[in-house]
Amino acid sequence: MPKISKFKLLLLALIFLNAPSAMAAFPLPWQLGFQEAASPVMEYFAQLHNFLLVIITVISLFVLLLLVIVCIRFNEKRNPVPSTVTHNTKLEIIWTLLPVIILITICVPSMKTLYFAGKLEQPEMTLKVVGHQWYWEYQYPDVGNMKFDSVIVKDADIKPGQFRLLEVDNRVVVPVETNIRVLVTAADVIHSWAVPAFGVKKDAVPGRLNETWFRVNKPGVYYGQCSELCGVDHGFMPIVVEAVSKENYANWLEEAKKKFVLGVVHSPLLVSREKKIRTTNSEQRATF
Ligand SMILES: [Cu+2]
Repeated sequence: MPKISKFKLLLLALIFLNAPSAMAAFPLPWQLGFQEAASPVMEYFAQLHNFLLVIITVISLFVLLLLVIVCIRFNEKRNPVPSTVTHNTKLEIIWTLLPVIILITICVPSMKTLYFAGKLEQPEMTLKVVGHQWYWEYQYPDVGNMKFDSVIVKDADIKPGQFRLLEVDNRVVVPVETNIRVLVTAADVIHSWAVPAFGVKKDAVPGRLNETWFRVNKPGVYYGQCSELCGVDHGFMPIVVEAVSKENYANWLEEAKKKFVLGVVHSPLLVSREKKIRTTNSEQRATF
């Protein structure tokens, strides 16, 4: 990547991150750690991750310390006559109980997080996601038959402020502070719908309907990518979720209904659209 574009990317990232009203979540060059959490599930994940990081760091340092002590104190030179002790009941009880206690300490928050992330009790809206080779289709079952495709924007069409390989023509728009049930499936091969800032990564399997959920805390634009090796253009099916206020969502919905209700966008354009995807993707591949 040329130097200037890296700098531009960083600048854009800073602008986005400093914007008071909206946030944006996308990968940064040399990023360490997670993207900023934008949903309660991701907040839980981040907390659990930080908690586990402390535990594994302490364990690793402790084991390292023991190894150093063994190497120094019990090497052949300093310890010519080895001890013949084979059992120490007290020590054995400690080294059995201690890991059990550590595992229980990890298990409790881990299970809590797993159950919290697994099932949404009271969904307020449903979003259906269908993976295709190589684009995503979004359906809004609550809004009649509204559905549309979300296809990568090719390099030549990238506008300032858009991210190469991460931008799509039709972003999926959702309201903030709303429990959104996501039903995930695929039409051809296995894909995976993943948005890191939401803590969501769900396999899209043909013939199966997987369920997950998210609730966006703040308005913003959240980027993700297909996370299952689904074929030659796997790297060219990004996900862009735009979370807006409930009022803005209602406005968007009115416009979207006109554009995307079944039969209007889909059937007549599908053939040319798929042709477009194929050419877009082969052009993208040619740039590597
Ligand atoms: Cu895929």
